[in-house]
Amino acid sequence: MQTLLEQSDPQISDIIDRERIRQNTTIQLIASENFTSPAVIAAQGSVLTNKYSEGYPHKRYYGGNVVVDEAEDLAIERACNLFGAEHANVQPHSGANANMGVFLALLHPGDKVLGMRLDQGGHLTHGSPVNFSGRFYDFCAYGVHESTEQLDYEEIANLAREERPKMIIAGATAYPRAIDFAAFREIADEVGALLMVDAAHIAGLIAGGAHANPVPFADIVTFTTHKTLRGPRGGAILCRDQYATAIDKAVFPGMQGGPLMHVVAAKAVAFHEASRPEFRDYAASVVLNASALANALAGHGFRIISGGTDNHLMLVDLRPFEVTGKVAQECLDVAGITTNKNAIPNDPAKPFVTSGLRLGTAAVTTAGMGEEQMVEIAELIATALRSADDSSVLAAVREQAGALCSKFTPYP
Ligand code: DSN
Repeated sequence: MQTLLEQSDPQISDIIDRERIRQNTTIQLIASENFTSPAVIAAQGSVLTNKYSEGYPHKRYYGGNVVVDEAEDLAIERACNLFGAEHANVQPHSGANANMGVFLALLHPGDKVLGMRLDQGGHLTHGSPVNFSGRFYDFCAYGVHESTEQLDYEEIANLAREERPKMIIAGATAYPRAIDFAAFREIADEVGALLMVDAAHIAGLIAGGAHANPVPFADIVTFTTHKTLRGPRGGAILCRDQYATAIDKAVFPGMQGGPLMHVVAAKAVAFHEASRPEFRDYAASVVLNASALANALAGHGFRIISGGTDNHLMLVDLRPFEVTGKVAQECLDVAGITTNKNAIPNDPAKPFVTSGLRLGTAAVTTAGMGEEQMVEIAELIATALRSADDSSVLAAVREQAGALCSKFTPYP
C-alpha cells in the first residue's frame, strides 16, 4: 500500500526510502551519528511541528501552548534528572546553537576564552577563525601532548595562568580519551574562569554511566541529543541555577525564535529512553566495542592515536597504509563502510585531505553488533584500504559489509 508521502511526493518519498536502505545495508561508523528509535522519530514527525511557542513553558508569546508546554516541561525535568542538573534549556536547535547561547549569556565580545584546537579534536565553535566564536571572542587554544596524544592538564594549567581566560571550554569532537573534569575545574578555579563543558559527543555515555559526569564540576554543560545519546538532532544546555535566567534569555530571544516543539518532544522521549537500565548496558557496550575495534585495527597495522580509546571513538593514523583520510573515506564509501576523514594531531596533510579517519561505535552498537562484529569490521576496513584502488576488492568488501548488516538492521 502506498504511504501518504509516496502519493503526494514520490520524489522525496523515494529519497527517504533510499536513505533508509543505505543506513540498513552499509556499516555506519561516523562517531557523531546514531540510529534513533522509532519512538523518537514518531515524536519528531508529529503535529507538534505546527506550533509556535516563543518563550518558555507557561510564559509564551502566543496562545494555544497549554499542551506543548507539557512536552517542554517533561523534557526539562527529564534532562535535569538524567544528568543531575539544576536547570536545563532544551530549545537550542543544535550543539552550535547551544554553545552560541552560552557565549551570548556569559561573555562579552572580545572576552578571552580557552578551548581545544580544532585540528587536535576541538569544535568549530571553540574558536575557529571561520566561525562566529573565533570572530567575536578572543580564543586561545590548548592541544594534546606531542608524545602521549592526550590532554596534558599541567600544560593547560600553564596556558590558563598565562592567558587568564574568562571561560575555559572542556570537550571535543575527536578526542578518544576520558576527560578529567575535576582537573579542568581546578584550573578554572585557580584562574577565576568559568568552566563550560561541551559534552556533545559523550552525552549518551554520561547518561549511561560510561563516562564521568561533568555536571558536578562545570558551570555550564552543553550537549547534542543525537550522537551517543541517540535522540533527535538538536542541542541542550545544563547549568547551575545562578545562570538559568541568563541562559534562557540568551537562547530566546537572544539568538533563536520559536522552539521546534516536535524536536523538544522527541528530546523528552530520548531522555526517557536514556534513563532506562538498558541504556546503561548500551553505553557500556559502545565503549567495549570501540576498544575492540581499535585493538583489531591495531592488529592489522593501523596506528591508533593515543594508543587506544576510553570512549565511543578512535582516531586512526592511516600513514602505515600509505593512504590519505580523503582517499580512505572515499574508498570505504565504495566498500559500504561510512566513515569520516579526520585530522590527527600534528597532521602534515591539509584539513580536506588529512592523514586520519575518525571511527565511532554508537550506531553499530545500537544496531546490535558486539565485539565479534568489531573484529570483522576491522578486517573489512584493512582489506579495503590495502587495495584502495582495486574495485573488485572494494566490491567484495561491500558484499561482506551488506551480509553483516543484514543480521543487524536498524530499521527493518
Ligand atoms: N559534526 C559534528 C561531529 O561530527 O563531531 C560536530 O559538530
